[in-house]
Amino acid sequence: MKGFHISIVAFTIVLATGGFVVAEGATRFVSTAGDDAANDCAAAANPCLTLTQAVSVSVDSDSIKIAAGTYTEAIVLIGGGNLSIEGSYDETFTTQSEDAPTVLQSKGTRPITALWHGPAGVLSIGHVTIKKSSTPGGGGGILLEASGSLAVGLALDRVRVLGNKSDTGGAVQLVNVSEATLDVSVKNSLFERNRALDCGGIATFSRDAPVPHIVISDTSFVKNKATDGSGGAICVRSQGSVTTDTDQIFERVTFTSNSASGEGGAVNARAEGGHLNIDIVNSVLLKNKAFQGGAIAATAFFDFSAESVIRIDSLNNTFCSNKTREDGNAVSLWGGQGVVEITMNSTNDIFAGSKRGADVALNQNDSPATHVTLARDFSIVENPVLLLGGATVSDGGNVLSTDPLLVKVGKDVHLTNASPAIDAGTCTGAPTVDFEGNPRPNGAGCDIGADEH
Ligand SMILES: [Ca+2]
Ligand SMILES: [Ca+2]
Repeated sequence: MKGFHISIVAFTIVLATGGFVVAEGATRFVSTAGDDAANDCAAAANPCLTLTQAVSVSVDSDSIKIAAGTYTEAIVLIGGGNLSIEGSYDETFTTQSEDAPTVLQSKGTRPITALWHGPAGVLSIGHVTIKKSSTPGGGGGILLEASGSLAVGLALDRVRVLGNKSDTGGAVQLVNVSEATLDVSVKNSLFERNRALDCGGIATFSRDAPVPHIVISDTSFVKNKATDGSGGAICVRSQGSVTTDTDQIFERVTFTSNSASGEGGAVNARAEGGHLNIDIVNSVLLKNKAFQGGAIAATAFFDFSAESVIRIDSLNNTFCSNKTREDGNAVSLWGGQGVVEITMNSTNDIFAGSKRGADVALNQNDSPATHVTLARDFSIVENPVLLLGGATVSDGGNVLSTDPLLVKVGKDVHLTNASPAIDAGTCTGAPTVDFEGNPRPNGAGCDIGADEH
C-alpha cells in the first residue's frame, strides 16, 4: 500500500554523510546576517548563516536558535539523540515573536529529514513556519523515519506547516519500520492547505512495528487535502502482526474543511493487522468531507492472519456539517474479513448540521470474527445511524434526537442559551475545561459537545 515504499533507498544514501551524535548540550545560533566560515555557531554575537552549518557542528543535547527570516535549506539529521530547533528569535536571540517568524522553505525537497537509528532521543522543533515545500515520496515538510530498537520522539510546539506537498503526508510523515518506540507530540500548531495524494497533512505508517504514541493538542487542521486517497488531515496506519497497545490522542483539536477523495476527510485510521487506540476529546470537526466518513473513517481488515483492532473513544466533541458522498457524514467504521474489532464509544458528543443520510455508518463483514460496534450515551444526534451487515449500536438512556441549537450551523459551534446540550452531559470522565479552555462544568452540569456554555 501507499506510503510503505518510502525511503529505505534514501536512508542508505544519506547515511554516508554523517550527522549528529553523542556529547554534551551547547546552544548554536543561526541568522540570515550570520557567517559560516570557520564558525561553530556557538556565540550569539557571531551566528552562523545556515541551519545546515549549525546541524553539522551539533552533537547530542544541543539547541539551535534561529533568528527570524527565510531559510531555503534542506537539512538531514542522521543518528539520534536530543536536538532542539527553536526559531523566530530577534537578532540578539533573547526573545521569540510570532510576528517575525523563522520560515523554512525549500522547493523540490523537504526542509527537515530525520533518519533515526540511535541513540534514543527527541527532535524538538518550536516557533518555526514550514511552508510551500514539496518533495516526491513522503513528508512535504518533515520526514521522520525510525529504525532500530530505540525510543524516538518528535515534539512540535508552535509550528505552522502551510501549503506543503508530497505523495503521502503533505506536511509531515512518520514511519516506524522496527521495534522503535515512536512518541509524537504536537501542540499549539497549525496545519493549513497541505496536500498529498494520500494523507494530506500528517501521515503515520507502522509496518511490523508498534503504532506511534501520538498526542496532538490545541492544534488546528484547516483545508488539508488527500487528492487521491484517504485522511485529509491525518492518517494513522498499521500493517503487520505487532499488537502493542499505544494511544493516539487528539485533544482540543479543530478540524475544519479538510477533505479526502477516499475515506476520512479529517482522520483516517486503518489497521491491516495491529492495534489503534484513538482518543478524540474536546475537539471540533467542522465541514470536512470525503467519499466515505466525512470527518473520521476507521477501517480494519485481515492481513496474513494478523489481528486488527481499532478502538475510538470519542468524548465531548462537536461534529458539524461534515459531508460524505457514500456513507457516514461524520464517521464511517468499516470492518472487513478476519480477526477484526472496531469499537467506537461516543459520550457527550454532538452530531449536527448534516444535510442528508446517516451521521455514523457502521459496516460489518459477515465473517463471524468481525465486530463493528458503536456505544453511545449523553449525546445529541440529529441524523440516524446506518447499520450494514450485522454491525450494532447500543444507546444509553441519554441520547437525544434533536437540534442542538448551535450559534451558527457550519460556522460557529458554540451553544446558544436555549441549547438542549446545556447541562445534559455526564461529568464522569469529562475533561475539566472545554475546547477553548473554559471551565467544565459550568452551571448545573457538564454540557454535551466541545463547548461548555
Ligand atoms: Ca454546563
Ligand atoms: Ca465555552
